[in-house]
Amino acid sequence: MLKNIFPFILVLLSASSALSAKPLNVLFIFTDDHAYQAISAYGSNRNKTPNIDRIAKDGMLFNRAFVTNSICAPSRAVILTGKHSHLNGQLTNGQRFDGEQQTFPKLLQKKGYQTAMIGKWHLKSDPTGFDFWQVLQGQGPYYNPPMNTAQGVKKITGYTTDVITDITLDWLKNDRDKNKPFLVMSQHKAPHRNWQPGPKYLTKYDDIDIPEPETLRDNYKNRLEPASTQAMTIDRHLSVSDLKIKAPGNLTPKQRAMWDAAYGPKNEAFKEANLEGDALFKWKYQRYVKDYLRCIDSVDENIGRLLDYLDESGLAENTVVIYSSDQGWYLGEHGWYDKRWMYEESFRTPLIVRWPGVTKPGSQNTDLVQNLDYAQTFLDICGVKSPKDMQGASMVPLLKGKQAKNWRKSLYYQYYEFPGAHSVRRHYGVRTDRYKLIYFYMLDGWELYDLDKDPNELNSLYGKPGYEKLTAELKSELTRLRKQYKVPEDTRPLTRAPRTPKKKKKS
Ligand SMILES: [Ca+2]
Repeated sequence: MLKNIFPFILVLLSASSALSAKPLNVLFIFTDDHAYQAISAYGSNRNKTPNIDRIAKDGMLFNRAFVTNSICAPSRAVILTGKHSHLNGQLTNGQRFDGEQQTFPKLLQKKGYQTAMIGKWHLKSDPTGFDFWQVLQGQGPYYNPPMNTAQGVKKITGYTTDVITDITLDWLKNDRDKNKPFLVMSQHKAPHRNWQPGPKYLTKYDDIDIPEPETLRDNYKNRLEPASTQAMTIDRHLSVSDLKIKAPGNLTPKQRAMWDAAYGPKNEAFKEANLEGDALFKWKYQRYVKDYLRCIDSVDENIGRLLDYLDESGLAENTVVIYSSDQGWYLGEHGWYDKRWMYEESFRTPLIVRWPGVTKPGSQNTDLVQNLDYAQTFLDICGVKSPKDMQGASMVPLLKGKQAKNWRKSLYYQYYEFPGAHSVRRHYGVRTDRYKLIYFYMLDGWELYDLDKDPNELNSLYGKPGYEKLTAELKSELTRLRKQYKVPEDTRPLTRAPRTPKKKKKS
């Protein structure tokens, strides 16, 4: 009897392994400058993101996901290559990405994946490694974006966040080869500066005050000079374009007329037109954060559209959905907007992964992961071996809920874009489970934080008695990491590169 059913069991086993070997699809939904503080799954007290939360509800949320270099184009290059900025060549936003180099989409393509890149690319050179691409030009506008394609420029009408989702859905439904597994990178401009909301959300939050973060009125004491000499304060550096109107203080008659035209003397807002001091500061914070959150509302709605389509089409069960952003963001913490620092709000980034049948629904992970790991993780999910020269690690064991052997105990970070927008000094550093050591190498100055005792990073402990041993250990770890990642000394000049003079017009 047993002899008779044995071949039958073998057939069943091979059938089930064939089923589980069916290649997975990857849907990577990516935003630009999305603070984890503005995601309800991360505990936001300022907004609700029901659709991003859907991914978290069925997936795994990473509480300690970081970037290697907190700025837009460099982060994208790290994700594509699985290599730190000094090896992929994209140290700053101003450089052109070398698209000839190895990237994970190219490796997936070689193994039979269909690949698509839709939305914000921001790397100057044309995308490579994609069967289909349609991307914003540079930063791209919030409305009516012209988009670059392999066939030339397309003019599109609509709100950019909706447009990017429309194109993604159209490619999934109509354009792809349905016999092949896919990788889609659906990448938004939102919520990047200057935070222009979509038509549906223009007046959302009009009637409420958004809570302020604890460190909104930071005085930058007990730290080195860079924290106070940057140019990213809500108080002093938001422009008329950011606020969409001249801030209502010290108005000239012409500016007063602008307010009159925008709101009219009967409107409450008009009465606030001559604010001063903290009242003016509060006004700017509310104005800034509300537009930012309105941009997130459109992102969240559009993520819902993608998730609904996966459900309706039956693709959901075989598609790994990843939500992330190119870095974190200051939503008023330390009095700032923007990113760039190794301080937590911009060093961290949201990362949520839903892998049906693998990620435990509603689970959270606290391992130190980095955008450096995305390439190898995606390759591993798709059953493709990672090349040895990639510098991250596959997060697949973490996604399976396993204790990963030899997972990293410290992170390396380096920021290069100085002189540059917002005047954040170049720095590198190491973060462990509890401590962070930052080296502002242009100034030869160090900061040390105990993240357990001082999670807001307001008091540098560097040079204080009792921290000598810890400091020495962290410095030694930093040296080890720089060696491991093959980081060269930064010998670039500290002045801006000379601009190419414009050609004289022929008279
Ligand atoms: Ca960004």
